[in-house]
Amino acid sequence: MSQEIFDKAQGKLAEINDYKVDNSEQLEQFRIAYLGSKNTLKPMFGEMRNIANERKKEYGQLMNTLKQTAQSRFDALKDALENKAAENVDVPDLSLPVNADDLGSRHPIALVRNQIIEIFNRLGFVISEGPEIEDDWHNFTALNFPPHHPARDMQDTFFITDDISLRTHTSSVQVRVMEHEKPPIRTISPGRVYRNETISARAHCQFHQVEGLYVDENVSFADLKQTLYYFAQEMFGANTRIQFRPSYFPFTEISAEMDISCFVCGGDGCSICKHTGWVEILGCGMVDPNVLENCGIDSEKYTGFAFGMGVERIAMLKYRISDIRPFFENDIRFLKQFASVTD
Ligand code: 2NL
Repeated sequence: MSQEIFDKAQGKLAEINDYKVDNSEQLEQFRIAYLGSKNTLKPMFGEMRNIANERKKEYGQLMNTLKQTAQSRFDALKDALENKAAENVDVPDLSLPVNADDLGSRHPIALVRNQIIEIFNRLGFVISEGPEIEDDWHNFTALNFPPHHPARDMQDTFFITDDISLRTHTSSVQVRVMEHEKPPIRTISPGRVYRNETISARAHCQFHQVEGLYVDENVSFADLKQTLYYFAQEMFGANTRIQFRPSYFPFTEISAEMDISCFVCGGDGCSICKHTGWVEILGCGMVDPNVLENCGIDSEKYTGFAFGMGVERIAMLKYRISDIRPFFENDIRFLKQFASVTD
């Protein structure tokens, strides 16, 4: 009889030692079964009276072991469950490489514009800016455009009213400078301009210009040539040569277009220079005396030179881009290619 009770208690001990739980409900069932107020060990303590006297001490020790094992097993199972829960928490993997954000970059037009400005800054030219919506006087009349010049036509210019249009060049800014300041004037006017053009690979209804103006006593065409020669060498390299061809603008007399020796083939002839060895980069001339007078400057005392260049055109040459449209589309795949250009 005693042995049966011993065997039952031993079986219980094995049961407790082998007990496994997967979740907190199962842990609670363990607690109720072995540690709760109606636990299954209690009736076994009652069996003491059925044990032969000489084995009572042994049974008492076994029951103590059972009770202690139940408690320590419960503690161990609880610890294991808590550790498992902690492992399942979504801890970030600190060994992964940093997911770097893309860095922004300057727009190619801003890059080239800044380079041009910097070169003329070194010669003492200061930046002037003005409105993109301009009146007829500053955009056309003061600049000596005759009344029926084609640029005054709806076909070529975006008009807002008869008198107001989007500026077609930044010369309008320089008219304002001449109206307000006395010579010597050395100014550079970067900015966006608008022309009523059909958009194609070669032309756009908006583009960017940098215009320059120098007015003082005794300013000559030789000064213009030397200034633009310096610009060409700084912008395109020390081996760059220049040539001038006669041209016409309403606001300059005499007028010229300036070419640089091809910076790709050095003048031998290639597809960039269309096998001429020369690439046109700007228009220039001596400020027409009428323009000086229109702006309140004495043309007997003062002379001036002026020039204007298209920033897109120079950027296209420099970066070998054959289409003007991507400059205005903000396609990140286009813009990203200039990320390494820092100035
Ligand atoms: C071109 C040619 C030019 C000027 C701009 C100018 C400004 C004043 C007076 C006289 Cl206030 N001239 N600017 C002179 C010659 C040419 O630009 O091809 N631009 C893209």
